[in-house]
Amino acid sequence: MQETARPDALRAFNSASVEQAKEMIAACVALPEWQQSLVAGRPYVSLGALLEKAAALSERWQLSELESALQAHPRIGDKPKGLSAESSFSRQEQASVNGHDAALRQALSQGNADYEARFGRVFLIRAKGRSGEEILANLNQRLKNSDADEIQEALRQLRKITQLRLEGVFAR
Ligand code: 2AL
Repeated sequence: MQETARPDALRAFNSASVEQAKEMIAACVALPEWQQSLVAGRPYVSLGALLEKAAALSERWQLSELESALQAHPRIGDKPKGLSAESSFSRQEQASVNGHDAALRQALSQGNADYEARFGRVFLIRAKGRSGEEILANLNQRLKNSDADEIQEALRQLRKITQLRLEGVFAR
């Protein structure tokens, strides 16, 4: 992916009040502690430095962070509604799934239900750039994971989504 850093956005983040800076990154992941720590690490000399800090902070996440963060991630195939920045991110990320054929939508809906029955939380995947078929195949594969492995896989996906959303705020 070709990204162009937006020095204006980074400058704004570096010089904003704590509240404004948190606001800028709030939609990247619904974890106030992570937001707080990333803001506390300012100023960042470059986008790379910011992304590195964000990634390092996300390495600490465990099951409780995963469960909290899922509020901001609608099910794959559920058209994210609303005007929030999270909904807007989700709509873009899930664009390939929307408007797909009825059979695929039905299979995804059944897969989501199976996953939730198995693991007790919403199936999470970095959807951007993946077709509905790929997502369904991934879901069915992950249903075979152990509980512990699946927590790690879902956390990996959450980290990727967060990184992608940060790039959306600070690069294009
Ligand atoms: C999402 C979402 O909202 N964006 C994304 O990449 N994945 N949701 C999900 N349940 O995986």
